[in-house]
Amino acid sequence: MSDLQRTLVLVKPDGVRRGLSGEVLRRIEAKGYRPVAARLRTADEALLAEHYAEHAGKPFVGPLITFMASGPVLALVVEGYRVIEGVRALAGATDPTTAAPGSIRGDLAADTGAAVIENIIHASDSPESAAREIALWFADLDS
Ligand code: D4T
Repeated sequence: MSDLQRTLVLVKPDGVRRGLSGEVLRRIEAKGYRPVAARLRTADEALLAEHYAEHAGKPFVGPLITFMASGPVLALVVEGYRVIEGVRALAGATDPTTAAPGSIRGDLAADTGAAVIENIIHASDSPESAAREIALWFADLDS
């Protein structure tokens, strides 16, 4: 039997700017997952440096943080059985050019030629990341 899980989802600034927040949420809800918290905010660089701590020192992290701070993101906590794996599957591969059609990135994003990959959605990749990221973005959320 699988456990009820929570995951952190971000609709990134490209998704919010393009008016795709509703479409991303629609797909998550249509799949059967339940949003339990939502917040629209422009993240500061300190929060983003912590969020992307695993990528510290990589060449794309500077442009990535600049991009992620460039406008509001819709942060969601989403609940469901095996939801961490499930939302990663809905999101598709990191590279939107090769992400499978049917996935959020495969259907809704393309290479923009920018220094950073703009791929609409972030979703936690493990229970440990989910716990860390939910605490970071929703410090005030009751568990
Ligand atoms: P996130 O973390 O946003 O859900 O994306 P992924 O789990 O699919 O991908 P990731 O952690 O490897 O990368 C985080 C973030 O950085 C951008 N990126 C990544 C980039 O701009 N250039 C790169 O070479 C890589 C590997 C895209 C997603």
